[in-house]
Amino acid sequence: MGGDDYTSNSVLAATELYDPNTGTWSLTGSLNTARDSHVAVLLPSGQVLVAGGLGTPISNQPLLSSAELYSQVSGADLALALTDTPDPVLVKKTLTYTLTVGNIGPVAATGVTVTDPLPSAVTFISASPSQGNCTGTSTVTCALGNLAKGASATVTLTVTPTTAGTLSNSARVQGNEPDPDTANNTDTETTTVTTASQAITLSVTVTPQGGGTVTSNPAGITCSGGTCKSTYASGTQVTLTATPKFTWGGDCAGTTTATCTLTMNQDHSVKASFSKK
Ligand SMILES: [Ca+2]
Ligand SMILES: [Ca+2]
Repeated sequence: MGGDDYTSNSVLAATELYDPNTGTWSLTGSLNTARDSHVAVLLPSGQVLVAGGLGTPISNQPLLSSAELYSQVSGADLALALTDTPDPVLVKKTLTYTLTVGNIGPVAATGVTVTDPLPSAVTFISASPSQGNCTGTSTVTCALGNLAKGASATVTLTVTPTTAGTLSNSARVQGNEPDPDTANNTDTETTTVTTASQAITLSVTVTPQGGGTVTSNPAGITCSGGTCKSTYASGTQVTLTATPKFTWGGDCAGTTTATCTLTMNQDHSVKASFSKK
């Protein structure tokens, strides 16, 4: 564990295990503090007491006064997160999946591979990894290479849904090293797909009558009481503005500003309650 690296003029925190059966060294969990010429004592608990030594740079090494208890751990815990945008999405419009792979450690991961068997109801457009390369169009396989402890990489996948309904996409990641927790190696994302011909209605209810006004951009809603309705093309972003003092409800519930923006991929129903004059 630890030692000097003359190439980088620094001391090391890296720790390796030697396997006499194969004659090979493999990385295991690192020291918290990089050091060389330190004391290392195996305790009855199995932990190693590591104390003192010399720090970085090796050309002018400071004496270290710190100590740490080292527990040998191994493996690379890879984790995958899958997200989609937009959701809902219209048929034949671009749906983007983002796959983020992280290495929780403790050791560096090699041969990191992401596999995403795409849902049958999508057409593959592109796969763009932040490192490495991707192949395949029905099952996308991305060879991302190495990931240091704490590092992450992303794959941006674009597809177009072919039919309305609900898409479910699952992807997984694996590396060459043992993974101490495989539960976080897979993730699933569902997406609602709608058709452009479906009527998209925005309904705004204002109470009390004459208490205030809600207007929309794009135009369509000018409501000072009762329930007002307007239809919009799918995917339109509609911003509602209420004047004066008001409380939002329905699909704008929780909004505390004077404006509320909705994406018209589904029917929306909004309530605006104004304080009495
Ligand atoms: Ca894992
Ligand atoms: Ca989703």
